[in-house]
Amino acid sequence: MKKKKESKKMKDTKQQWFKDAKFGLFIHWGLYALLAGEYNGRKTDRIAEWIMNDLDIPVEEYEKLASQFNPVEFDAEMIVRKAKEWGMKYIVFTSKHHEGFAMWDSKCSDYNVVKATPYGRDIVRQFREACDKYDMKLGFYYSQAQDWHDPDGYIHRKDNSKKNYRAYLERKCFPQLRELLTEYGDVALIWFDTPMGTTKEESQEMVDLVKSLQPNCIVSGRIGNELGEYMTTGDNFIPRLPYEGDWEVPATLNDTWGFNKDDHKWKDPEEIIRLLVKINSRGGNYLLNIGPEASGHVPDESVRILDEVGKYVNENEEAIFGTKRVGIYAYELDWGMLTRKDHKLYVHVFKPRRRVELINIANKITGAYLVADKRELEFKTSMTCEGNSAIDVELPEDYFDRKYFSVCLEMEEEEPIFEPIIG
Ligand code: JFZ
Repeated sequence: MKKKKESKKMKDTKQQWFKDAKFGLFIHWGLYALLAGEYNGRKTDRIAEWIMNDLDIPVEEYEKLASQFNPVEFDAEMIVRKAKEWGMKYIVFTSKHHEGFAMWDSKCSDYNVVKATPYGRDIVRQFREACDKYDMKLGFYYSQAQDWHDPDGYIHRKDNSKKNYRAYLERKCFPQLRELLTEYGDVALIWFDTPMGTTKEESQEMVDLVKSLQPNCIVSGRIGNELGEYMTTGDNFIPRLPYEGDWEVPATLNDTWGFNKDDHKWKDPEEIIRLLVKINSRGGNYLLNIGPEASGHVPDESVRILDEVGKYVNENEEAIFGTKRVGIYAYELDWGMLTRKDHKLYVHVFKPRRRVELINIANKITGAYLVADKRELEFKTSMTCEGNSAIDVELPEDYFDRKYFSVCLEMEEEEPIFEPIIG
């Protein structure tokens, strides 16, 4: 077995917007949406955008899907406006997924949404324009190594030994990246994915290409070979501990990225809120996915969930955006979680309670308020009978039965002082 290399250093994008962003929208959309998890009566039991590979659909068959792609309900503005309403700070759109189909008017491959479909309109451009209108950062997912359409692109779990990867890189990958980075305005980031056999030199060429065209464009962790500017966790995997540097958790609302008509395993909004706060607390960004249907319609369930999540995010935005990684507190609270900024500790409360009680935090507290409406709260600091520091914040009566809100504790010190437990 090949020994895994340890990550050498903490990742730093140098981009303040990314450090502050905390919440973004991932959009997986391509020809796979037409199959929606089923091909010729066979269903995939894996993520829907992988159906071509998982069900061994021949290229000649799969590429015919393009002639059916006519998403008349697609509305980039609606999606971007919604993302804005949900409090998200950036969007990452699948410009080309492993299937190899370009969602823009690519000059170097006719296998694209403008030239190969009855729809004939550039999806990437529509996102660009909508993001400009709503002042939203836009990044592109680009599958750099896997390309199941190009004869020389890699295919996971298949024989790649006869491929001329270099030829693919020069014919498709590099020119397409160049198009995305020269014709579509400021690209916030390129979300590379599944590097597979890409060598360090090849990954470096990709990075150099990106940076030469747009120095501020961030390169995602999955460029491979330790060249990413931030760490991407496994999909839906959350670091157990606060994690240093810039990182992001890509995640789904159900169990697929691309649309699957049979996947109804939606997470509920409260679970999503807890995941967002947990990831923020540990120092990361949450990149949450929607997978539009082939018509362009965004599944109603996704919208319903995110509308609910958005209410929390907007009411508590002060306790989410621009927060910093919280160090290791002795306790895991069964009713809440902590986020912080300098001189402020935010207590997110997920279960109703009479008052907010914390122990083993030894700061000098100078004030307390409800984040949603800035209402000042009474508080007192003391010691438990065992000698642990204690903070009690009184909630107003109208909050006794409420859950999903946050309280700010103002601290004289910049950071929370977490004490060991005496007991
Ligand atoms: C990749 C893609 O293959 C998938 O279709 C989707 O786009 C997702 C966001 O990214 O899947 C991965 C890649 C890496 C890991 C897990 C799933 N990983 O490192 O654990």
